[in-house]
Amino acid sequence: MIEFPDNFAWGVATASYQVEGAVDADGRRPSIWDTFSHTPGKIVADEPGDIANDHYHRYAEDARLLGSLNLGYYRFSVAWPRVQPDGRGPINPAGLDFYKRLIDALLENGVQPWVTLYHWDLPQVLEDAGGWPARDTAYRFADYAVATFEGLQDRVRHWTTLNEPWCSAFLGYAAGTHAPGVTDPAASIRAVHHLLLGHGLAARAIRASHPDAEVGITLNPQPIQPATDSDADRDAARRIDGLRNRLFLDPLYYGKYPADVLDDLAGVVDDSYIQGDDEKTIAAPLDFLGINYYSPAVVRQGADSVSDAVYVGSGDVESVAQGLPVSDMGWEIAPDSLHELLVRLYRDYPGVPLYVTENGIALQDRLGADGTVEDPERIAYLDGHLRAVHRAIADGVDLRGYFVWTFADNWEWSFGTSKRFGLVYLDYPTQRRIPKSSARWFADVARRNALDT
Ligand code: GCO
Repeated sequence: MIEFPDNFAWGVATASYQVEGAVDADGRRPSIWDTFSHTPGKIVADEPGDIANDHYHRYAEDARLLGSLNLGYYRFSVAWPRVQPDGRGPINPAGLDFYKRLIDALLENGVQPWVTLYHWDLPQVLEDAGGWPARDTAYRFADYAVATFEGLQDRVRHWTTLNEPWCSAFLGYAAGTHAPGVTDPAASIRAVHHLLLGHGLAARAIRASHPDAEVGITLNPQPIQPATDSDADRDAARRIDGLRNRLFLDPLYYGKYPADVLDDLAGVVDDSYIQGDDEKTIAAPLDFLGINYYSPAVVRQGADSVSDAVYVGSGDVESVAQGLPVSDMGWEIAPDSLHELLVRLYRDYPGVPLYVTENGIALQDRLGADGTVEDPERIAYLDGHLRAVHRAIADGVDLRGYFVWTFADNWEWSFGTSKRFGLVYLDYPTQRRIPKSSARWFADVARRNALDT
């Protein structure tokens, strides 16, 4: 048997806008994702997340199903526009009460909550006031985070401030493929800073009131390799590694933006957005770092302007496919790259426990005539990546948990419900939840805290 450390955290992850539905219930007001998903042409089949998994109403059933999977944790996010509909001012008690009900249902089923305070659903009213490119949004987030923490802290121990600020900033404000659909490179860099500033302000405020709270952040770092050993390709990899990884990790761990990246960005935006003690605030101590990993990237100097739309200021860099098997998202499958990433992170950014807070695969899962869903490819993907996690632990990485993305198939942002990442099949017409064979496999791994040799 390949055994994992005692008390290893086994869980699954979701996000509010991707699963809850009930977008008008109990005082919730629009987020940027409500606006974006109702904008024609932005989402596959123009399908908004208005219903998704109807988790808002079906949370008790979902909590029971989670408990049946032997999972220690359920990672979910709180919808800011539910809890603080105007993005500022008083908390909406009915909105907070949903999360109290959800958490109580989880605890009744032996599952601990792992709460993310922001998984991309910014209140639209704050976007109208400038969004993440505007400094004030950082302070609005800190106020919301503290109020939500105070409302739930008697039931929750693990708190993540932000999920993947890289996506919020670069997909939302540079590429425009995510809400709010802005294509303004300078705004995307200011958004990076204000997201990180909001994280630091929130972490500092939460810890000031509750020193024993476990507060962290979840990033989506990616191993970036040059296609060849040429100087041009190695510098292309440096630039992309800088924008994807070091632009976030350096300020969080060392209280300083990487100088080479700021140099790369000099032509995009001046750094006047960095004010006073901002970098010190951003470097508030971390109790853990969450890592969302799906696939690696290989890059070279090239003429592909697409990557420049996301990797602003990187110049002409293009991704190079490695001919590996791919998921239904077209993402290459490379478990060893997760091992490489974890070892690199723990070497370059030591001293903070790591958790894999998302790892999973989209497949074209089919509901069989017998009413079952067999997904051996997902089992193989998870098995391979868990072995990589285990190797990293054996190499000295302080990695304490692993969460599958995702619990049940759900609304996959611009892909709507056309992509299935779940351990549980969601039959949307009936909203039936049907555990796939991977759910049973993962439940057994969690129960044994081990893989077969
Ligand atoms: C992310 C988000 C999830 C996605 C998942 C699959 O990591 O991008 O946290 O919301 O749905 O990663 O793309």
